[in-house]
Amino acid sequence: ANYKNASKHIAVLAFPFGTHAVPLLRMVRQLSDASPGVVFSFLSTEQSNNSTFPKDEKLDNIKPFHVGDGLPEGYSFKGNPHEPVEYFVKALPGNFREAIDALVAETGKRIDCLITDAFYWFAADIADELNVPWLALWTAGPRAFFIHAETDVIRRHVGINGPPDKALDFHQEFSAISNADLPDGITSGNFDAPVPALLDKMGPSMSRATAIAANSYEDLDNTVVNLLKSRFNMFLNIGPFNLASGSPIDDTHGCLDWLNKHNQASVVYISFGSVISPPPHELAALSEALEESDLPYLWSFRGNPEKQLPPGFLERTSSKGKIVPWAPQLKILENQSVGVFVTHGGWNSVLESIIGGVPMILRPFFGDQRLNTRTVESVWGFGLGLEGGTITKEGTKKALNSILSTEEGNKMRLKIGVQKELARKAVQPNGSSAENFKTLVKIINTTCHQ
Ligand code: U2F
Repeated sequence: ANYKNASKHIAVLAFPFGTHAVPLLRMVRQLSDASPGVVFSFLSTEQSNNSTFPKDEKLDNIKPFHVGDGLPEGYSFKGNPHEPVEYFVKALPGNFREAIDALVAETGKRIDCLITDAFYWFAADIADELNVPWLALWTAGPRAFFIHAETDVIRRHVGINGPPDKALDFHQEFSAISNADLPDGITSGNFDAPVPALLDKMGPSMSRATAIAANSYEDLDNTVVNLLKSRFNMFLNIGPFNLASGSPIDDTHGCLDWLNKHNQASVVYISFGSVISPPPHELAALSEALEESDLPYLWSFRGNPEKQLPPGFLERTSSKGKIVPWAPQLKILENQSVGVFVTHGGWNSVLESIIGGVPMILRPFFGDQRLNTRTVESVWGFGLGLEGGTITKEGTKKALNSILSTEEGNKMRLKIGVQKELARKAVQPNGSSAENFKTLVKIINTTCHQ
């Protein structure tokens, strides 16, 4: 990157876990394309930068910098995905402050603007100290953002550790959501856990952001979007990002050829995102449900399927199913043969299901996933949660049958098909996301130092 001749230098602070840094880099790439003289320094952990930056392509004006991961000397990962997050959050914000100082010393270029994951409440202070604007990216849905912005109101309404089935009727738009659907640390759970503690501070600091961008589009959850637009300076939905900018397809395992051999809306696609693997008894229940339903399935599996799935399952279903360690998910969901997506309800997965027009079966685990599940099922009506919130053989068979073989499933397909079109329109020229993106570019050009 050419720091010397750059018109502006923007520091970007990424959250290095889950699918956070990927959409942030996508947005930064779009901004970079729209602002040729600007140079971006992208700060994340070494591991996150290595997996987020493309291997076979050089980004001219976006340079990765590594920030400390806070892990103790000689740390070795034992399988709990929340552990590295805990260490990292403990190192905040000192690790970023140090990295920013090093960055300015190394490049000789002061920082003119700060773009960060919205998780980073402390960016408001850093931006004040540097006397620059702060733009935040919220990588999940508007509804989850609203929950964090309204945490105090919700706590007053339902109380701390109140009844799990209490409806969130503090606002009409949330009356289908219940207390138990909230992320941990809002009204129950471990309030001091690292991410809930970050989010608790995020709510109040967001009004200090010059703009908040979100990876969604205005027609999805429009009432909530309007509430946010009236409440914050600039709440700009500029997604879905992966519709706005194509990324290269890596289909090493031949998923797309395999899908092409199947009938329309017949295949079950399964993936629980980048972080989570369901517990063994749920993996077993899901396998049995697939086998007894005799359905073709494509499963993006984290871990070792031979060891983790019931004995004989792989052999018995080898003509029906395909299991891969990683899959080109968006392309899969866009393939005509996929009829249902069994997902953990991570925001990117929900958006990709909409882009593909595929109804979901949701088994949420943490964060915004329960809220996304209830919203998809009870507000938008294009997916099903599972009884008791976990995978059982009978519950899954019933949900699979309902989506793949009943009128209810057809209705869901129609409903999600409507959103699919609206999402596409949003990113087309003059669409709401395209216009909001232009506003974001304008903010960068007018409010950042020259
Ligand atoms: C956290 O997200 P996760 O990474 O757990 O889940 P998603 O938001 O659904 O993102 C998963 C992404 O990984 C991709 C997939 C999604 O873009 O297309 N992927 C793939 O390409 N191939 C595979 O085989 C499997 C996945 C968190 F857990 C969520 O609760 C939040 O909503 C989310 C956003 O903040 O971050």
